[in-house]
Amino acid sequence: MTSPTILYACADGIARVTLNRPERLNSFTARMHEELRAALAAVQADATARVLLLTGAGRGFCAGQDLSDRAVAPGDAPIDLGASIEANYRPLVLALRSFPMPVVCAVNGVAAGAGANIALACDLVIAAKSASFIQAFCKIGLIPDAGGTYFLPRLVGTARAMGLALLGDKLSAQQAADWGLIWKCVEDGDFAATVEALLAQLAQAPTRGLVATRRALHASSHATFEAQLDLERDLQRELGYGADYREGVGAFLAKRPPRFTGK
Ligand code: T3D
Repeated sequence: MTSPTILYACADGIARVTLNRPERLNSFTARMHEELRAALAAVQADATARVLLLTGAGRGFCAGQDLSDRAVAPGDAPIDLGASIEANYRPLVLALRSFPMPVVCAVNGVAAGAGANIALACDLVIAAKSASFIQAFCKIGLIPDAGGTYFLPRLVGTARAMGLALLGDKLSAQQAADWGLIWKCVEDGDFAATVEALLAQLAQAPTRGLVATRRALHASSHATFEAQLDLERDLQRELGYGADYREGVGAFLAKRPPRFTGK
């Protein structure tokens, strides 16, 4: 019996998904992709889940594709990497970007290749000070995938995106935060407690409102101003009919803490 490549648990509204191949820095095999898909489906089916945590076991977050999962040496038969992207990485980042609850990525260590860009697909990326981000693709003749060419220029601008992607240098968590690539970098000793506090806050938050907010922010990167105003109107209309809006206003007027249900 081999150990699971993905660990999953849900309690107190917090769904925790951990990449679990620490001896290979949690790099992705075909099996790990399959088990991650199953875990994400389980979170979506769990009516009690209000926030998703994605993190890694051991000293790394994720080193992208496991380069030893199939034969790619000179002389081996060519591989269709497009098929691998289509079957695995594309659906994964699409799922994370539209997940029905906020997604926190706790980058506990190095995030390289697709591992770095999977982190960037999440809503809030919080990294330990000792973590780092590496667009390792250029070292093996590939382009940044898993959304990298989309996220990087939007988050840090074309000049920095170009440097990261063409040179593949290690970017420290602190520099990543300073550049606006991620939400926050925290001292290693404070990392676990800071992540827990964030998860506890989001597990009590008005989930639908947060998901709609993410949708509007994502749309703004390609929408006209008028289209964005239309979207804000439509989303606000939907949320205004929801229980959490009534609860939020009622709690404010009664001067008590709100008890959101995520509805
Ligand atoms: O292929 C497709 O389907 C297309 C999609 C591609 C997406 C991609 O992600 S392509 C990019 C793949 N990733 C990389 O190129 C990163 C490779 N890894 C590294 O460059 C380094 O490991 C790190 C910079 C991430 C960390 O370096 P370091 O010195 O902290 O650790 P290490 O000693 O290199 O790694 C520890 C172990 O993990 C080591 O095994 P060992 O020697 O102890 O038995 C190493 O081989 C293994 N490991 C790390 N990354 C991978 C890996 N094994 C397989 N694949 C990896 N990606």
